[in-house]
Amino acid sequence: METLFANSELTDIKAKVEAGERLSREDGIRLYQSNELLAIGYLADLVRRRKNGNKTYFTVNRHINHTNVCKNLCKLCAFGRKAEDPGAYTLSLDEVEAKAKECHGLKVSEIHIVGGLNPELKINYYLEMLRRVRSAAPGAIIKSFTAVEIDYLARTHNMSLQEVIKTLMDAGLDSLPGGGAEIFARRVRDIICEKKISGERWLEVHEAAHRVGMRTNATMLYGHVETIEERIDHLIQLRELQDKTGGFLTFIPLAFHPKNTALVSHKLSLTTGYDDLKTLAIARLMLDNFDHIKAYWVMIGPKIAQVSLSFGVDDLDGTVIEEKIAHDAGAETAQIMAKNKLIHMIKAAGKDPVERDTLYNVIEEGF
Ligand code: V47
Repeated sequence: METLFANSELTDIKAKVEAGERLSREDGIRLYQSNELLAIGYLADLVRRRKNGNKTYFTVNRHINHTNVCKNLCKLCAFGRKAEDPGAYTLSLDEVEAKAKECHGLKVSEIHIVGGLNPELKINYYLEMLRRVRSAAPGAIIKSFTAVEIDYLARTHNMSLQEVIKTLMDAGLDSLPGGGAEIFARRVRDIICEKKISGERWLEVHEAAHRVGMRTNATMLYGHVETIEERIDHLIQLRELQDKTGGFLTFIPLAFHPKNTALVSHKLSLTTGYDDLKTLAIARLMLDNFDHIKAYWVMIGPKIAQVSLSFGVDDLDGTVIEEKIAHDAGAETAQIMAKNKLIHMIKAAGKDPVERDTLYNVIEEGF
């Protein structure tokens, strides 16, 4: 270890991490500016071990995207369509129910449902969907609807955020996924998702969910037009809300995929493995009040996701089964990962696989 930090520009940050002290905005920026990837990874691994030991969590989950019709049509997104566009779809409740029934047979513990802002769908569609999914897959936790969808339901039905969330909870909703956060900075949102709710509103929705006792996830979309300062500010805003509520379960950095999006004119490339590992490690270091950092192999590829288990990550998502958002934007990964493959990847990285549910209750370990 001495050699890793010999002549290092990060010795003061190392001292802070070892003492369990909170890193500042400047520390975060310096970590991003540094090319000492192994030193950053070592520090993130220190925190990961302190919080989760040698455990690496994974979920047997399924994604369902009920509609790609969306009135926002964000430039960052290749999934959303106008209702009249070729390829636009909205699943009937029977179709959603059939997908949920398959989950029951596959011992899926988490169903992750998100979709576009389709003006045709009223809250009754969502409530009936939750009731049907709940009874088709009674053993599964329903983690559904991004903050963007929750805000849309509240505004279109003249309801408060808490009313919407409570109504959905009564119908079976357990948790919110972390999508729609992107980068909170207004400058960035004006370029990549002009019509989407603001960063402040995204945080308000999650705070409202936490206040009614719901646990939720957080994400950050990186690798487009944002600066490293804007990434660090995004992490700090999440950390501040977590200080207030303690309601976040995990943080998932999402690597931007430019293909088929309206951001192609910015000539953006896919993120590099180097940036993926750095971002995961820095998230582990900055988000000192988050228990878990999750790698989403669909967006960074299974190999970088596996290596990230030595760079601060303690959770690998998941079996997934069907994925549209990244694949419409050119992702070349598979859409499904068998449970035994996830276990193999985790064990081959020298970690102990733990199958968990959404709330990190252990389903099985000792594989
Ligand atoms: O909200 C959209 C992002 C999100 C692109 O909470 C894109 O456990 C990359 O939120 N390139 C959906 N990303 C995915 C998501 C998620 C995934 C896995 C686990 C969890 C969780 C949440 O994907 C969207 C948006 O932020 N996205 N377009 C794109 N072109």
